[in-house]
Amino acid sequence: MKNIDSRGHVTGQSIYLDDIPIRENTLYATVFDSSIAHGKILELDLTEAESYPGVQQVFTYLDIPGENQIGGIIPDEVLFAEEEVHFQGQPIALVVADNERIALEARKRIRVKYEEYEAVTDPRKAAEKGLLLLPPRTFASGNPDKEWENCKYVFKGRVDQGGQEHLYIETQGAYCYPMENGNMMVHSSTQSPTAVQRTIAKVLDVSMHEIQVDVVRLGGAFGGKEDQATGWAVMTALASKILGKSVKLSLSRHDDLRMTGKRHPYSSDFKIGFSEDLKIQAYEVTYYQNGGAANDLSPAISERTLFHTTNSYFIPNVRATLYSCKTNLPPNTAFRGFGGPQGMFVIESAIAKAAMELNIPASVIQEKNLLKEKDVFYYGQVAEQVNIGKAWKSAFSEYKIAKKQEEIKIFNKNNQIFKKGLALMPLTFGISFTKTPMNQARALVHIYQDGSLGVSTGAIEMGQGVNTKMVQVAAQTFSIDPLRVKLESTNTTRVANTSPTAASTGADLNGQALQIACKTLLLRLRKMAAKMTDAKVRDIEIRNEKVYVNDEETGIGWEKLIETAFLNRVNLTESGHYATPIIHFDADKGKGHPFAYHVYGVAALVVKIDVLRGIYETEEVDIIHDFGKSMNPIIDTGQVEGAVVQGIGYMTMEELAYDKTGRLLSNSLSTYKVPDIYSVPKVLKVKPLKAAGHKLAILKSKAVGEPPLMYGLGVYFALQNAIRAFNQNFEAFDAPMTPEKVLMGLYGKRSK
Ligand code: LUZ
Ligand code: MOS
Repeated sequence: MKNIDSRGHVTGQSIYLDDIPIRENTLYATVFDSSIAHGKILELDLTEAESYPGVQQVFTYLDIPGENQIGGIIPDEVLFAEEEVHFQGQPIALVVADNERIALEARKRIRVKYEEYEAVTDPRKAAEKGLLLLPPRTFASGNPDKEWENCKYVFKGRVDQGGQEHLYIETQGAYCYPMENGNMMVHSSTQSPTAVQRTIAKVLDVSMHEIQVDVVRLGGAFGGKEDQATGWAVMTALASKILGKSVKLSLSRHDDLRMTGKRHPYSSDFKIGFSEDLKIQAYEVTYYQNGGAANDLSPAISERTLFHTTNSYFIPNVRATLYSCKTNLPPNTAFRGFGGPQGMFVIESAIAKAAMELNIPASVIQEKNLLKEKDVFYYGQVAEQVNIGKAWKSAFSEYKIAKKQEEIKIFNKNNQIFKKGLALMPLTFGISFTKTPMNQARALVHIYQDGSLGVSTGAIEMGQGVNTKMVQVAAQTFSIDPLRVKLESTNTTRVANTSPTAASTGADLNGQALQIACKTLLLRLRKMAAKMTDAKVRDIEIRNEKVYVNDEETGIGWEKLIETAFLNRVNLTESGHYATPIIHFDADKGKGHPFAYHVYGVAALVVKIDVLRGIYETEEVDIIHDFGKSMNPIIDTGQVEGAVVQGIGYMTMEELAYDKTGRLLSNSLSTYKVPDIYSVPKVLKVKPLKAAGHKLAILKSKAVGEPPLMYGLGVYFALQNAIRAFNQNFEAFDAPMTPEKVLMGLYGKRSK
């Protein structure tokens, strides 16, 4: 089935936040933010801004009726700065005016005096000073300390990774208007309507039922709107509540880039030990996570890093410790992979380091250590239906990897100007929110008298195709034409207490809830049909919109059945609730069964560098991926392709640059480069691994959103191999690998 949004998107008819028709006399808001990274506000002078013609009001924390607090997990993040500021871009005030131009003009007229404090932007420096967002966390199994002496080889190293800007095409924003009796309607570009609803209620000191949040779709999110869509919606609600008017806020790209958090940069130390036959015996890692100025989702992201510390490998002795460091940057946040890529990059770097020292291909070490079915992950979960070895073998045979490795050797021998590199990137990613209580969802299904359906779930459509999948679930369960199914907007009045659409679980959780609702309705309809045909319920089947008794057509069609059911006063509305079974996790012990299942696969990446200029291209990416039994191969393959390119961008050209004062220098699309059509892999092949699917995956179709991003990590090691084909001394684990770094690497000494 094609994505139900395709036509709307290409004809420009799809509705995003900015396309929602605006009510008369709507006001426009703009955010005034801190120009320093750390300091005390000595004086805030709003007089000139407030008296600017067309300005309605300038709001600060003093105007907040409830709590000045938007922290999602830990209450450590104010909506508007009070006495101190902790990052450049931190909101201080909100200018609300008759139009956007006036708001921007007035914003320039706000005067503020600061006393500047020292700004810390480096996580290791923050840790030295004891600036931590939370106490450090350790996950461990076995005992690495005892194992080192038994190891034949032990290597140590340091790994650095930059952050990543989400660059959703639709910037952050919200549009809010008052309804009767003090109630409010909020349109928000959020992955988490319930977080928006709950936080508005807290800040305005009202009940959640007074706030209705509605989301049609997002123009991209990638995690950037899991938690960080909330503040902007709260601001519009605050202004709307106090002024009694409609208020819209849509961040400009510059404001968005400056004010919002990104993927967490990490700096890490590792130690890895091997037996003579290259089995990894022990692995120890310390992560310094750059959390920014407030927790946001960092506690959960930290957990996911710890869970993915060993990627696709079995290691008997592991200790991983994570310091979530408080720095003077915008609070870093969820980003596709959610700490997983950071953990995986470090273990892959450790393996690459060992391969360099031993002068063998990293793939030899990787292959020897791949997880096997029934191995135990170091956090206690048994690997079930994780056959990474099969994916590895399948990649080698399907794509003739060994031959490619040989060809590259010959190419590099015969070419002075160009060098090629190949790397393999296996991944194994856990599916479920790491916080067990979040793994629940609800859905609401109406069958209208004419046989058409209106379906609401808690899932947010952000381009990933979840609405199409929901249509498929409903249509398949009833065995009706998908055209009969309409996906409604995601609305807190129809589906309450939603988890964010995140952690790759949107289709699974909401799909299961929807399927439960549909099955309940289906049983009711079969009972109706049994009555109509004088048959037993168990003999009734609905197939392709027709009622069968014992496989024989009855002449009763879907529409007739629904009409009869309605006239017989059968309830044609149902809701469904789903909570993932089996999962549990003891956070204190760091042990349990946190994931419903794992998604895994293997990528082989080939790059070619230009030795004179340092520029490069990704020639080919070949992937064997575990989709389970994909319910929608077009959508799922698209997810893999997009994720790989996003992962390659993260590892190559996407470089966040800050100056010493914590100011973001790469603050526009001319200075922050994301992959374009010229920089995507010239060849990108995605083949499904033959797999049975998993019973906890919706229709056995596994989650697909995040995992394939991590295939992109392999491009770093492919580039490293290409550079080393020219300069054997090159060694660096410092992503992203920009062309500048390649050039320096080609002609420099060991960079570390
Ligand atoms: N969000 C979250 C996530 O709250 N918990 C998670 O485990 C998660 N994982 C991936 C992406 N978002
Ligand atoms: Mo996400 S990183 O699944 O919001």
